[in-house]
Amino acid sequence: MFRSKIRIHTCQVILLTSLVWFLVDVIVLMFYSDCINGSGWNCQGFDSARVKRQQHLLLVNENEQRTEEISQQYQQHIIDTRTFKFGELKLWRPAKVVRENKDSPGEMGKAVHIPTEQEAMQQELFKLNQFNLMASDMISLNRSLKDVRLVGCKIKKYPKLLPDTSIVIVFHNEAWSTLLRTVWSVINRSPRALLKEIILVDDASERNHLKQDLEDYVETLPVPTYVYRTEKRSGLIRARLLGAKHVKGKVITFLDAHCECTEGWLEPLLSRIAYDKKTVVCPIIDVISDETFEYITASDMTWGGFNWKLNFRWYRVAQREMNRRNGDRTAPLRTPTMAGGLFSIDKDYFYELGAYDEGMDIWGGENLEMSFRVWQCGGILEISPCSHVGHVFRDKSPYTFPGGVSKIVLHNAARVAEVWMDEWRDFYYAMNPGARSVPVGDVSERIKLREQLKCKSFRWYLENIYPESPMPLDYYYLGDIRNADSHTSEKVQNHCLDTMGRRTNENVGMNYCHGLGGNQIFAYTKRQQIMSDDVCLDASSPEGPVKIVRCHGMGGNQVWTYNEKTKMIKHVNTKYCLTKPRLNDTPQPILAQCDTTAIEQKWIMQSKFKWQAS
Ligand SMILES: [Mn+2]
Repeated sequence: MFRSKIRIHTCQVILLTSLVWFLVDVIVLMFYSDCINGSGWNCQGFDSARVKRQQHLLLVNENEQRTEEISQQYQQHIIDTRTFKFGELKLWRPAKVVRENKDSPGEMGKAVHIPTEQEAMQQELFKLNQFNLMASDMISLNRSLKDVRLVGCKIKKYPKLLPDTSIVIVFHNEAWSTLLRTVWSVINRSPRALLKEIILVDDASERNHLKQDLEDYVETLPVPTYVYRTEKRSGLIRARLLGAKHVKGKVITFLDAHCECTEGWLEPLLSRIAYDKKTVVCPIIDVISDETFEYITASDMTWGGFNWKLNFRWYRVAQREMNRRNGDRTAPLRTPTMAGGLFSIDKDYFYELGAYDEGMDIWGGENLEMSFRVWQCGGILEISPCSHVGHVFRDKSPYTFPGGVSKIVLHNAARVAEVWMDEWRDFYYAMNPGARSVPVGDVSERIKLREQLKCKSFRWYLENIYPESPMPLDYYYLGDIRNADSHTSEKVQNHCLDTMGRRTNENVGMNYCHGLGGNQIFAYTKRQQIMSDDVCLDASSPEGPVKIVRCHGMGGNQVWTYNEKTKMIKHVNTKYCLTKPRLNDTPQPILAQCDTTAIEQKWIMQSKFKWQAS
């Protein structure tokens, strides 16, 4: 009786322990097998370890030489939640290389030449889009391209897990072949797991092929592709906002409608955002010839800048930035501004940062607005030199601008100046006298945004992000420079220095003072330059002409001293003074031996002459 009781008890104990162990096994198994995909049940503890390893891997790959600095930033990023959660990332594989089709024109990005007998027709078709439509139509939608990347880019390792992206393409009356070659180049050359969808936004096109035909065609594509339409012509900004509203991917990638993405274009963009969500990344924008559709690689040594008119301009990358990258041409390049057509941005960050200024019309200025906003409000703007996307650059815009091009562009740029540029807005208005009469509209919302995001000043931007800017950080004077000698043969009238709209390396001119700004606007800077936009007065010999030369900021032939008392402008290197020639018909100033009694050597800088800012 006693013995059997013990036996039953032992059996119960054995059974219970095995049950417990069995349950433990099941739990462990569930935990591991599900978490391998990253989407399993209760993966959190497991996740964070993986994320950390992943991020560490990423740091090592991208920035070996700056590990220490980066790891500090990395700590900060975790606090700022500037990185993605493990479950938000996708495991990816590179896309297959698009093979060359030897029988097809334009393969490997080669030029397509139209036979002379078709030249007349070609020219007719050219007018439709301001590019060689006949050549474009001859080229396969799937054409092959050369791998234009630097060797260092081809062997670069990117994180195994990246956020996915939706591609947003806005178009207005785009040609079928260029639009769909853009779409196919995205499909063919993006890792499938990272390509969530393609969103096409039609900004009230009139052409028939962009209506039902396009909708039917996108149905057949291997990647979900949607067409949304603005009801009436809304412009790039509002059309992009419409596209962005439908984005389901983690990242928004904006592309123009006549692009070709090359091998490995997407991974470098997404990996920078994976590293820091507040990074906005652009590819290198290569050139697709508007004449032949040849694919021409652009320089990786240029970055985005702007001039006093607030036009976006490409300039040579400053040595300062080359040094920061330790001379590594494959390392991400911090750019002061972006061209604006092609870039990737984290979706949440896009909205957090204030999306776009909806008070802007049609086109223009939005790229500078976003560039200033990104930098001044704590983000980073980069060009990834390992990502190449070709774009058809045109000489002339084929688009119509309801209300006139210049009025819209001036309106948009004025909004940029008013909201973001503080006192440097004066450069814009001085250079564009017409801008003062164009209504800016209500900018209070954008100013509020700037306050809410605690954005830094434009001075901070010029000091830290763009010291090479054509807008001087410190200057004594901004305005016209008048000669005191007002006696001309016919009448009493002042002469002013005038660039006459000439380019770098040409002579500076003189003209009657018109007081309307523009070509007669000069700044006298703390660095003793006399500058107008991105050019400076420059003289290389006492006899030689006084030229306008791209400002180099290195002193030398571009240093002038202005004496407020004698009103003389002295060229430091030659010790000669800027002089209005005695002959009134000579339309350019010369250098002459300084003579305090010579009225032709007296120059008046009229308005307040004092340190601005600082
Ligand atoms: Mn374009």
